[in-house]
Amino acid sequence: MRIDVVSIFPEYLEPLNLSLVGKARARGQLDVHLHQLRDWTHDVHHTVDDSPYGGGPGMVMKPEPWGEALDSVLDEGSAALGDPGAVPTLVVPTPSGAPFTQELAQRLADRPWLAFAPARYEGIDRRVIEYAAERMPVEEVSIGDYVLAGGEVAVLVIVEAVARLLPGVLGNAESHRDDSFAPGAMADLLEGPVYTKPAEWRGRTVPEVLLSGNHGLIARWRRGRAFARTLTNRPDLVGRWRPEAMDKHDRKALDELGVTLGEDGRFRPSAVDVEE
Ligand code: JCQ
Repeated sequence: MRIDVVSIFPEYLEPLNLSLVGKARARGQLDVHLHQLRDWTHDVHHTVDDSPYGGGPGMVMKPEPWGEALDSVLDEGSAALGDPGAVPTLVVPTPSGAPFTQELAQRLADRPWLAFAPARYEGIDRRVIEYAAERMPVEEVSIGDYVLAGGEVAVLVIVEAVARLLPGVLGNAESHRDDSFAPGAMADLLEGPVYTKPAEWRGRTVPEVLLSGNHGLIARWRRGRAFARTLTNRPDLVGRWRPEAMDKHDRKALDELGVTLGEDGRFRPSAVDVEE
């Protein structure tokens, strides 16, 4: 996969040299190109921002440098890929975007070429997004309901989530669950707690069931902890649980957690507080 990032702080993206993503680059599985947006300015001050039309606080990123940057990325990338018709999927991190989910990470991982446009200030002049969308697929993506000082950290988040899905990037030890085996499982059920050696640490023991060797019992216990944690931390996910996906053990565990099946055939939390 090829990735282009255009930013006024390309140094902010140096963590892409490290760890999993850095190794994927070193192995040639990921071809990352960082670009300085100011390289496409023509004034002495290399200006990339201006005041907003209509008034209001802050500054807006000017369209001209972004237009030239995107044209250049398109030309350079398509030449490098040896396909004059190739275009990247342009990802624009913004609090106003569609939520970044594992499903979107997987869709992006299926693309051969991504380009990122992280904004600073109050965002990018809207006409840049419109211009880009006439030439390539554009995804405006939010990594969460908060406001960052700029989109660069969101790019790091998205690239890491995508890179680990590329074929051969994860080693055997850290290999992810086969999501095709349990489609949607991760989308609606949080993972429960995990433990490693020693069996006792600072007076705290590992739950006995995990030492039992009874794999059926362990799987059932883990599922119960996953239900409890989802209920506590993400009660909004409970309504997505499918009754037909629950066996008699699940139903008993849910009942004990105060989860009931509503008239509409959906589960709902009824207990207010659930201990992990
Ligand atoms: C991304 N959650 C928060 C901030 C405007 C493109 O316009 C803007 C971009 C940003 C940077 O991104 C975020 C963000 N997901 O703050 C304001």
